Amino acid sequence: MLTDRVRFKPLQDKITDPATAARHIQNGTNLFISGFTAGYPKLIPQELVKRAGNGEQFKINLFAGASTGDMVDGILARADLVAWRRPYMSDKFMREKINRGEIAFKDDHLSQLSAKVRAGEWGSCDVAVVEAAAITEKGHLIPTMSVGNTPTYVREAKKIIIEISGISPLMEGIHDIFIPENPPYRMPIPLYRTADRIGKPFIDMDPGRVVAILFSAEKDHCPIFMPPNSISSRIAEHILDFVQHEIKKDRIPSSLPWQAGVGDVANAVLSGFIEDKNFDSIDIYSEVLQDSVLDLIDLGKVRAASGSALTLSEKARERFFNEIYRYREKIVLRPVEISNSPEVIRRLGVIAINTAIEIDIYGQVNSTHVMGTQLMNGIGGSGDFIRNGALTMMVTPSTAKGGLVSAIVPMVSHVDHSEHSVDVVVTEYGLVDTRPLTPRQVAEQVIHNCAHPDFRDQLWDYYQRAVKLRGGHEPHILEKAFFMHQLFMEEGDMRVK
Ligand code: 0RQ
Repeated sequence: MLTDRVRFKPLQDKITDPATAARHIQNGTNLFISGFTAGYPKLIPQELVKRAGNGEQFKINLFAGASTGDMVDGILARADLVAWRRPYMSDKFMREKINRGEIAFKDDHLSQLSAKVRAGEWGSCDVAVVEAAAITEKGHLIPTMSVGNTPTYVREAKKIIIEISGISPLMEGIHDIFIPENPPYRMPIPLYRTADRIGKPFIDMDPGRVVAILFSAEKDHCPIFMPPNSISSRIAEHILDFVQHEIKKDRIPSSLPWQAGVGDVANAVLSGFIEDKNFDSIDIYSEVLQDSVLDLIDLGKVRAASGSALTLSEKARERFFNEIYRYREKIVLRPVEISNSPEVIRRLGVIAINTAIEIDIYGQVNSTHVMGTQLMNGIGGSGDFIRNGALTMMVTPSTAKGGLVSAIVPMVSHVDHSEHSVDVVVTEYGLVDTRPLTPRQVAEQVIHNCAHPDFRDQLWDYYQRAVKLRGGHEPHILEKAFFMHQLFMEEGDMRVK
């Protein structure tokens, strides 16, 4: 095990125990960790919680690639150890603390983070704690199930702690590590096809900065996605029919790669390809690759799948680990600044599908804040793809909270994506292609095609009054839009009670 995993001999004497390793982390440390839904460190967070349990008073600033698991965000939030957290997270306990103002949080587009860290915008990169499958003969790092921002964190950190995952296969040949130059005069990123490999299969690392190496047998705990249900399947059907129609009309080529955000609807869209005979060979240029990607590879329907992380259920992970030699031919994992690069997304012409909390009648989208105030998860990579895709879709079930709240609203209470970035709005009731429509036409069609029938009359009444009373290019009655939004939520709340 030791010689397989830590092949660079001079680093073998850095193997130690979590308590010794974690001493490098003190009050106020800026801690940069690997992890992007998967591939996060597991031992150091547990050790920090242990220290807090023994009465030590300290807080850290925690920077990851994106969301991690309960083993990082959950336990550190519960132990009250986090002063700052960036970027995207999806942990319930951390969310509550952020919303109470007890943890500082700032939401960033994921594609921009590494460059910001290299520019020193996030302060000094004190300690990087990264999960790895192995350290090569030359002292390079092989990551596990995600790349995220790890190449930059390892390059910038003053001290590096490595958690070698003994349960991960060696993972060699899956990753493609390329760090773009810093501006100004950055050269183009030379990625022209989804499958292109433009960098190295490992992360460059200065072994002199490695202060500790640990061995871990802990698993990733990835979110469990529901199999497609009637709502997510209907959304997927609308999308696949629409894209097929656009291809037939010669408005888009059939070879554009697909990105589907994380979650049940995304999984349903990709699962939709399984049955659909029209799509027999697709490219996926996304951020997170889920179980459905393995299913499609097994069916021979994927030419190439590129992402920054593999977020797999236990079962799918086992399948992947057992047959990594086969999946490696199709899957490539990249740093998030490449998987989400606006330059590359535009060049490839990605069809981007992301999920909203609410969408308004003119196509503005709220992906992050319930009632405009309560953070859900963060913008993640949705902005990277929605601002830059060739055909961009925002999807949502027409209602939330068991059908009590309309997800189509007069005016969103928080804007993450504007009408200028969103081409298509989709719910289980239908789809509106906003591209050839005026804002008024968009409003009329979104109300008729996408809103749930229970809420259509109210929305139509609002729109008609707005046209009559205020007119304009995008008619609104601001005070009423706000009131209606609240009414929708309160009616929902009352019905819940
Ligand atoms: O809250 O669990 O407390 O009930 O929001 O909603 O329906 O479980 O849906 O898991 O797909 O998440 C937008 C949050 C959707 C996610 C969002 C409440 C709802 C529930 C979750 P409860 P669901 P999902 C990057 C892709 C931004 C980042 C992104 C997200 C909770 O998709 O974080 O796109 N997106 N990353 O009850 C009140 C509404 C609501 C509402 C939902 N209208 N009003 N509450 N909720 N709608 C790109 C990649 O390539 C990966």
